[in-house]
Amino acid sequence: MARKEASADLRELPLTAMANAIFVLNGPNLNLLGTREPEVYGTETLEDLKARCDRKAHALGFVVDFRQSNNEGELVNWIQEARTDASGLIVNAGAFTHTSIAMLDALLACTVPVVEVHLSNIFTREPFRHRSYVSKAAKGVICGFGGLGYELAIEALAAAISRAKAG
Ligand code: DHK
Repeated sequence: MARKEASADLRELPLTAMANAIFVLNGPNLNLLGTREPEVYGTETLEDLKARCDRKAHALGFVVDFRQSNNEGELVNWIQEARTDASGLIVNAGAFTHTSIAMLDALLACTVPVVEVHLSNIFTREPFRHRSYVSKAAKGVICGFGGLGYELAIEALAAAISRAKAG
């Protein structure tokens, strides 16, 4: 019972947090950044990317909820969560970018603006990476700039959120 009361209290929190929360969702294998194919993905770790996002978002008056999963269903659940708990969403879906209709459907159901990010330039790589299912639901796509792309995405998203608020 005490736990129930506590969670009811906590449920109030996102209402204030949500107005300025940006979800940054990372898909499969991005937990390996830093050691994974550094010639393609660079040497920054996922923690480094999180730090970049935190810094940039804070400077613009936002907070970042930064997550990574190797599991498609978990990513779908998080996208659904963003419908109510975030004011914008950045997604690097990793390889699910090129395969996941489930993520596309979740993103299409998302009413907050979405920016798609990739560390590498997917268009200079293998042909199977040229198609993105995420792009159809995204306001824009940033790729090829490594970790800087995440900061650029936050900037773009902050501008889109402000524009939407201004009506
Ligand atoms: C990350 C991956 O894991 C790949 O599967 C994508 C993307 C590209 C990136 O560049 O961040 O094809």
